[in-house]
Amino acid sequence: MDDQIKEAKAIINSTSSITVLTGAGISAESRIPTFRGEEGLWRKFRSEELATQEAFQRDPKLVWEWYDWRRGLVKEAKPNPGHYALVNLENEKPNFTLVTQNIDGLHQLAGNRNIIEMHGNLWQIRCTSCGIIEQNHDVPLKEIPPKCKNCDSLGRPNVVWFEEIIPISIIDNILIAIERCEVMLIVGTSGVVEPAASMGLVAKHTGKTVIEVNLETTPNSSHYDISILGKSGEILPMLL
Ligand code: BV8
Ligand code: ZN
Repeated sequence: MDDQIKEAKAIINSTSSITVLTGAGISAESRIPTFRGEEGLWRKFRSEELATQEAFQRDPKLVWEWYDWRRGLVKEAKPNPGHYALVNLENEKPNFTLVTQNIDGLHQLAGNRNIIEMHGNLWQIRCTSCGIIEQNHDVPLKEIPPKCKNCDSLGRPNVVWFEEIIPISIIDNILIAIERCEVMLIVGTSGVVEPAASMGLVAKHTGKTVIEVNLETTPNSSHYDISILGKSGEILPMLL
């Protein structure tokens, strides 16, 4: 086991309080395309072009067809060893919070419990008029775009799009989880999307030990205590 992994393992073993932040990379080995990887393209569109209010207002049907496609992929996806390693970690640590940027619900499926979904959830439809949120697991969706069951208005994915605000209660809970932890583990994120990308820096700024596991170096890697390059499905089971 290389020195970095040994050191990271010792740090994680020594703490009772850990906060984890995950991104699309942790679901890559569950065959879900990452947000920015080349496989993340759909038809000729990039994710950033479709995950916006503007795209939805312009063409709700197209944006819903993209989400319908993603729901189909996620429905077939299974948690991978990286997801299960985080379940073991939660079972071992008295103080554990899992913050995820992912909307695929695989952490819940794997068995984690204390989860903060900072970008929403693929399986929820929010009414654009009365605001009610419906759990909907139809694959494919029965109608595109889906309508609100309550008032028949247009439904939208209950996710946070680019240039949309993440509810302050969510940000508060994430900052509390960072404040309360001794160690922060950041897995499978390119560290470009704010405010998620700054969470590791907040942890460093408040004296926490930050460990990153990612396939490639990220803009924040040099600020972290340990940055391990590799697949989360292989590294996390060695670490946790
Ligand atoms: C906000 C939900 C305030 C939807 C997502 C200019 C103008 C306007 C705004 C901005 C601007 N500049 C910056 C901003 C803010 C903007 C932003 O950060 N833009 C970026 C692109 C520059 N952020 C926002 O708009 C946020 N809101 O700031 O509000 C505001 C309000 C108005 C105006 C300004 C500001 C809201 C951001 C939330 C967007 N919603 N998702 C959906 O999913 O459909 S973000 C989306 O990106 C996903 O959630 C995804 O998880 C997330 C982050 O991406 P990653 O998870 O990191 O995935 P990525 O593909 O990038 O990387 C995967 C990594 O894994 C790679 O590094 C890869 O190497 C690695 N990997 C691959 N395989 C593996 C692996 N690692 C380990 N093992 C493997 N096997
Ligand atoms: Zn409604």
